[in-house]
Amino acid sequence: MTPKRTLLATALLAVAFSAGTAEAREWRGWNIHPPEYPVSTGMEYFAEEIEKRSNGELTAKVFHSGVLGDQPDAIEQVREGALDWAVFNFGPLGAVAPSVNITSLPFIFKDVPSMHKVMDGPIGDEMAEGLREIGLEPLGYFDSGARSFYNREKLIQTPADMQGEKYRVMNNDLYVQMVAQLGGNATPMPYADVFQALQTGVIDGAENNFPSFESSGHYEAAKFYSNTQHLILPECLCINKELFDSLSEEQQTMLKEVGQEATAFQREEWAKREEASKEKVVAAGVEVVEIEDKAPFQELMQPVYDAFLAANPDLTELVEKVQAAQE
Ligand code: BDP
Repeated sequence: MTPKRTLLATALLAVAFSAGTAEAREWRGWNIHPPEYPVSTGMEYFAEEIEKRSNGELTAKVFHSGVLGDQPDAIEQVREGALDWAVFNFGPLGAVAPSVNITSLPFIFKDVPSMHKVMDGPIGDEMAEGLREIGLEPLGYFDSGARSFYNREKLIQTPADMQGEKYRVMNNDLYVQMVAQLGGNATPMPYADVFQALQTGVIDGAENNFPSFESSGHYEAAKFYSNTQHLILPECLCINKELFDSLSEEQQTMLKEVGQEATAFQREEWAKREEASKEKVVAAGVEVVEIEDKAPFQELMQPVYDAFLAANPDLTELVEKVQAAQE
């Protein structure tokens, strides 16, 4: 090659390269869980597959363990495009997306299979619209099992056991009402602060599924777990909607496919982890009680439903559809 041609080739390469890097800007993904958690491995699956299938044109990174901040802030950031993607829980998501908030009505799902059935059908599609309206494109509904109450000092077996007890809840007003109806006091608090609050006795208890109860270390401070299963919340693998809309049709289709695969993978991982976490906490001395009769808890929830529907009358039909789909 002559020097002139070499120059030209170098210049062309530089242009191609810069165009390439502009396109391949690495997407920043928020995750609250540690790397080996089922949500985390599901996100890694998604990141690896989209990179492979786009021949490196699309790249995504996951920032685990909540290093990018607490969930309500992260939701805002993905909505605005300051972050690109994440897995969000429907609890904090519901605080900003009313149709999604239906899932936070206590005991709305009979069990986890019913939740999957509802979310994988037309109702899940309606909620996807609700997420698009707030700037998020959902690519899959991950599992996060059922949430139950745990306490530092006592087993909760009936609502009477919750009298005056202070519980940490996620950032959503429905949970404050839920705990109040049960006779306790709720304190919304970032996930990262709960361990210390339990250890120091700032709160008497909290509520979560077995994998989070275990991975967060909360079980070391709260040895009494009552399987109330009052909330069964899906989680959303979401990407900033503007970013999704800017992709080619082919890329969008590929992303949706990978999102579905990552979801199937995550749900399997979830089921395994739920068992393992339960075994681990029991081996560490946690007392787990099954609540055979949940009716006393459920009956107290009517005012929570009534207030929600009074504030969101347009969602009455959707609530009824969720209930009817499980009959
Ligand atoms: C976990 C959810 C996570 C929440 C956390 C919490 O997966 O998204 O932030 O509970 O209680 O189960 O804050």
